[in-house]
Amino acid sequence: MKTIYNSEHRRHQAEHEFFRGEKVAAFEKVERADWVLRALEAARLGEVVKPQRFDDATIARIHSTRYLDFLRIAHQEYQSLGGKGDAFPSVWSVRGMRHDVLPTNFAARMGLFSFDAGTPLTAGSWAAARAGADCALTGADVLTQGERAAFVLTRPPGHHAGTDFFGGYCFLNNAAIAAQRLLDSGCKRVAILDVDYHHGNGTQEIFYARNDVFFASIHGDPRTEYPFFLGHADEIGIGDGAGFNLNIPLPAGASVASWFGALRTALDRIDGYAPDALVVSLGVDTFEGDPISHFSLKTSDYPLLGSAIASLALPTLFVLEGGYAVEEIGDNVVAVLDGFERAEGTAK
Ligand code: Q9C
Ligand code: ZN
Repeated sequence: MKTIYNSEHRRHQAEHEFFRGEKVAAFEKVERADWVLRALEAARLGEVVKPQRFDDATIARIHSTRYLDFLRIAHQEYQSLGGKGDAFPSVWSVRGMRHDVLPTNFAARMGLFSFDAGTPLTAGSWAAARAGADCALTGADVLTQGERAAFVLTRPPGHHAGTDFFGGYCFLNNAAIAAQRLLDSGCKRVAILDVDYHHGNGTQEIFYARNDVFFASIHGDPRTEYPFFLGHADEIGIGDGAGFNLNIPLPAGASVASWFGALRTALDRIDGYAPDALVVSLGVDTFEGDPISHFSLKTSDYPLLGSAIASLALPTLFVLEGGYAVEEIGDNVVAVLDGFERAEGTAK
């Protein structure tokens, strides 16, 4: 299968993040993409192509105008105020405070448009995220042109970014943007399967009241795991979207067998939805060696994820999300994609 990749991701290079009062090296780093690219090439998985350039139309159907307007110029504005290095939010609009009035103050807008202080906004974050969205849009078009599958190799990741907020290392929701592009290109229904360790709160929020996208996520229980405030099993959608959201939280430390049991449940629900295409938010932070996550999949387990996804027999777009065991991320991603390709021929 084709991989869509652009080296612009390098422009998002965080200096550090905070952990228990200390500045630590950022987990979401440039080398992640390098390791994936190397593993793809070693496995001869297929051509690596550059994205097409797109205007902001599809992105603006997913993210609010005021959020995009902010992100585009945020770091420049921070610098012009004398801000040094990466920008972090420090104040948030919580329950009982207003979200409708756009503050003039920069720190206030940083807080309005974010939900954590763990996502460094760098000088190149917008350029990198925007190039990533082009990769996602190109990937969607590769499916529309008739390919069975494609892989969108992007960073920063996307699934924690919502209509008008960044967080969880994410700025633009690549999987959501790709799903919207597929719908705008003729799909009636699109399913998103999120297998990242963390709940895809941004994707859920974006599609929560819609029935043209079914969202299914398997993740660490938000009672103990990031992003903490969303991802419970009783979140099933609202209004037109009621019944079109599926969360399968598993306790930190859950076994590989229970993870694949959850996958079966998610795939059966997706099959019942009868989508025209599938977008996979492919995080491999479910890996046993991941430094910030607590599931225990081994590299040798990932082909089974790929083949199980292939059994749906759908046009499938894989979009990279998390995975922080840097030296293993490439092998783990390739194992999923390779498992998918090998199973393709034998799919139902
Ligand atoms: N000290 C994704 O996997 N907090 N995002 C980690 C570690 C944020 C993960 C804290 C984790 C976000 C796309
Ligand atoms: Zn994750």
